[in-house]
Amino acid sequence: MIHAEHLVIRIMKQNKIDLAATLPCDRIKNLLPLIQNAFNTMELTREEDGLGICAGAWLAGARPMMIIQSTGLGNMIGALFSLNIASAVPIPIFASFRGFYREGIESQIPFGQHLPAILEACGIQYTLIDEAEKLGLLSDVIQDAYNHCRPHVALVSPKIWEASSPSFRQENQLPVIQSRPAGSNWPLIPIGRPEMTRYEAIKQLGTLLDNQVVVANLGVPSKELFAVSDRPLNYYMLGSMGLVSSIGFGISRFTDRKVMVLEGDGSILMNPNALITIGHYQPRNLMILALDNACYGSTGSQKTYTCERMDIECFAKSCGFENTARIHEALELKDRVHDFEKLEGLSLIHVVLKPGNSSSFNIPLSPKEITKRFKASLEK
Ligand SMILES: Cc1ncc(C[n+]2csc(CCOP(=O)(O)OP(=O)(O)O)c2C)c(N)n1
Repeated sequence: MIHAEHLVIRIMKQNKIDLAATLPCDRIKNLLPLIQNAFNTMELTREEDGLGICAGAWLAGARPMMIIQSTGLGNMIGALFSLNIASAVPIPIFASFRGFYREGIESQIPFGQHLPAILEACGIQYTLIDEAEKLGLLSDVIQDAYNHCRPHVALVSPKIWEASSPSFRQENQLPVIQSRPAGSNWPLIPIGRPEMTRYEAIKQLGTLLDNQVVVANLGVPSKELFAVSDRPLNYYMLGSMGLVSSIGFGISRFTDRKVMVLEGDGSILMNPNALITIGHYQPRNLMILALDNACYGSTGSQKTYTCERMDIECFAKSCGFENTARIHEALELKDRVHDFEKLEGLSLIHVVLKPGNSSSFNIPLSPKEITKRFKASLEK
């Protein structure tokens, strides 16, 4: 029996795809390493960006395809119209369809439920692939996109992977942030070997919390914070990747409390704009803890660009963050958080971490309950 993952690769090859632009979803974490091995890949930081890259590649003679989570389509609608549809630029999109089949994350459901109707209303071609036997339709999706010079979305149900889902990745392939010795030309600030995981950092943080507001990044970080230190003043994000600092910033403008944001490297890369705006407004009661494990930890630990060149602390400095620091050890974290209590001025601590997730469970509160509880506790 051929695994569904291998069938996808075969179909992409048969259709002469020569560039795969990807952004991870947990449900396709076994497919992504195969794609990486079989194709010239472009790892995206934001799905919308992939439309531009793929359009350029096609203009120059390539045959690209995108492999993303369906959530990303929400951020792509504008460009799908104003670029692909308006200018007749083809793009086949393989979208891991969330909020549709056995969805464990409630915040995925509203968009997932409406997505087929949204695509229909937009006149964007889509094909639902909800059974493994229908995977062959992916070929039609690619051909339709290229024959008609238009976008065509394959909404691929997580059910497809149920029969296979083996791991094609070696554990020793987990990404680790590269050491950057002092004195190297770039980046300017050295980065040493990480000593703790995200969970260890969050556990340490849990012991230090008092009356601060904490806004936690989506995925495993929120689950880990819930597990070690649930409190009404924690605002757990369950979706809207990239907005955690924006939410923290909005809160900080209307409270005298200190606001702490648990950011992620993948999240910052998806929406660096947040730090740019925050740097301009200089909130004095905001601290961002950038939990940088150099990967998309929540979706299978695919490496992010902080693994090699992109430097979050340097970026924060260039956005105008007054107090920045880089730490590797749990003890340092404690000192820095205490400093934050005393410091006036915008702060970002770049917490350099090892990859890896704790065995966390889903937060047993609905997104609406989290919001209601948080708002009530902030009003007290
Ligand atoms: C628009 C969009 N694309 C992709 C995803 C899937 N996704 C959920 S969490 C996550 C990784 C977040 O990585 P990071 O911010 O580095 O946090 P980590 O899990 O590593 O702590 C991704 C890619 C999503 N939720 N939304």
